Amino acid sequence: SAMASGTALLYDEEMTSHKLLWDDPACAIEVPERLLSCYKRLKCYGLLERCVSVPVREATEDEILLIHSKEYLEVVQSTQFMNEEELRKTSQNYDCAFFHPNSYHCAKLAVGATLQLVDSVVSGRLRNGMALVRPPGHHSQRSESNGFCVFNNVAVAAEYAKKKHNLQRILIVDWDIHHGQGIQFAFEEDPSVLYFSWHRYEHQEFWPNLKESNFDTVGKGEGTGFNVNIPWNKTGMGNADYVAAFFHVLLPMAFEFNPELILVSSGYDSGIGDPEGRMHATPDCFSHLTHFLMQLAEGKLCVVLEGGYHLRSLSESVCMTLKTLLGDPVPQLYGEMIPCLSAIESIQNAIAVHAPYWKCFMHDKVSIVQDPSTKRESGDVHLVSQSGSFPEVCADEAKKADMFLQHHMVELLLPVPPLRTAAALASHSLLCGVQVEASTVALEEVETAISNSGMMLVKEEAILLCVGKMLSLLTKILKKQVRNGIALSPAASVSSSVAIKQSIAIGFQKVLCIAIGDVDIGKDFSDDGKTVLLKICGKQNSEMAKSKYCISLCWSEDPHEKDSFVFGVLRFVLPLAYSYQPDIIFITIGAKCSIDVKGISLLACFLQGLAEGRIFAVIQDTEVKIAEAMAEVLTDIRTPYFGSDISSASEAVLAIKRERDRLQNQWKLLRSSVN
Ligand code: Q9C
Ligand code: ZN
Repeated sequence: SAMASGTALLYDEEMTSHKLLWDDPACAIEVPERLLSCYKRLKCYGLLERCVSVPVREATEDEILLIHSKEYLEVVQSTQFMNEEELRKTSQNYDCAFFHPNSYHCAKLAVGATLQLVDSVVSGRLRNGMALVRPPGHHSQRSESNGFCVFNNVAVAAEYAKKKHNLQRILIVDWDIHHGQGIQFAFEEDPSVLYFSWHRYEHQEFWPNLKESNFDTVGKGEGTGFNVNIPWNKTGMGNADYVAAFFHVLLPMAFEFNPELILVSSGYDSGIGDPEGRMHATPDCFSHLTHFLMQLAEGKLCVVLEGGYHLRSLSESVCMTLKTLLGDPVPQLYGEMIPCLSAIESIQNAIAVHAPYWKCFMHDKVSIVQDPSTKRESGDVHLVSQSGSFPEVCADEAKKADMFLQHHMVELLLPVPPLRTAAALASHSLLCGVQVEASTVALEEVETAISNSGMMLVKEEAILLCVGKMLSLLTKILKKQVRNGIALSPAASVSSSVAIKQSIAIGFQKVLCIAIGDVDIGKDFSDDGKTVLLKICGKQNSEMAKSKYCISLCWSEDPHEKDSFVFGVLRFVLPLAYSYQPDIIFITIGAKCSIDVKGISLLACFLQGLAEGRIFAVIQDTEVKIAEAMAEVLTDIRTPYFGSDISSASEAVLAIKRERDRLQNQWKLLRSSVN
């Protein structure tokens, strides 16, 4: 079936009418300007008109009752007719909540918008989308308002998707910096909803100070293993910590779970400058997180706003998320890719407690870093990190983030190359949907490039012609006239060797080459850091020199253990590639490729998140099936389909474990445990 296209945007200015009417420093940050500033920024970047505007509606009482009690619904309904004094009284019955006469209406719109988004995406009318809503939802519980949340928008949507659309597996990713305890409580015993949340925790000192937010809460009854908490015990977590949690915990579980739909509880208080989160993730990080999730559930991704209180950080991050949903190239991830020790501990703990329930962690054999029972009890809470203690520090941090973002966003909003994919083909071949590159390079020039690259001189005209086309295409990729390229070559090894050398010569700084199958390159690659070669083949390649820059991975798929390569991609190739941060990537495919077409597609999909999407696939011309799949993946937003019979093949997984151990001190994102 044809894949859906189009990105939904749900927004209604009406949701700005809910506001705090009295003085309450704990609630003062959840302001209507949060929505207005997002909307303004989207307009300013020209993103609004690229989305499909889906009308917002009120949720019905029955829909709200999917998650909430009748008594609580009646309380919220009664606030419509209250005066300020009564509103204040009602609000005080809850932890960090406020009601306004319009709150009930807005809360119904927030749920309704989320349900409209789910309908658009699940029905296949649109590919994905985002709902900009207030009040937020993930703290709200069956019979209580909490943490600015009135109704639990995402929890209602998950239950609705199960009931109305008959879905069996829904993944909820909560990247807000607070624990969405409301969602956790709603689905604790439900194996059809996998809930993942990371959150500022600081050994239970941070709000909402629950023992149940720790990593050892994994769900109960039938739902055991379907609740995943990554508590951050330090502030200052950043891009590397977040992507490490995705590579080593969330994504392996998500592929094994095989969701039909993903809902994101999308709070941006996990971003830089936020007074609540005090974390450091930059707006581009949310592009990457979004891009990762787009590779699952056939791309059915519904992003729903939760928190986010630094207006500039919030609105820029919302824009980056939406741009990615629209299929724009993903910008380079900012900063050094080194996760901190505290983050690795949290990641290790999550793996340790979930290993009994998930095949993907079968070989990890890690233990818990600290015994969770040594943490303080619920009654015994330190109030140091709660609001009001250091407003000046916050204001200063907020200003610094403002200045940083002002400069940073200029670099992020790169022009999109006018052409997405071009192909260098031998004269007789054709590739569906790809613009064919004509050679603009003279044959003598090609011969010079070949001899400069140290390769034996080639005489066959077909090869020379193909290399010529590749070289002219390479220049266009450098100049940002074309995003990515594909070459079907009669000699994949020679062609890619020449192209890699030429890349450095024309100005690329860091080239990553992933070579799969019968490919022979890299004999005289220097260890100057300008190239990293990863060779993946069916049998152990002993004669290959091993270094930080030259890596060989033995991966042959056991026919009894299907689709295991996905774990190799998530826990080895991506951490390596993200640690290196290349500015162009070659994927060279020779004959006798030990990875099947689906695995190659998955790899190429994920790698488009790096190097601003500059991928050059060089494929031996006999591998037609792979070439066609590669063309599909490079020309459009495609999600390769993975079944649920994913396994982690013992031999291959043990091989990556060994290579991870060898390389994790050099390529730091490979690390997922402290011991
Ligand atoms: N003195 C969301 O981000 N702060 N809610 C508590 C206690 C409450 C956050 C401070 C933060 C609620 C949706
Ligand atoms: Zn939050």
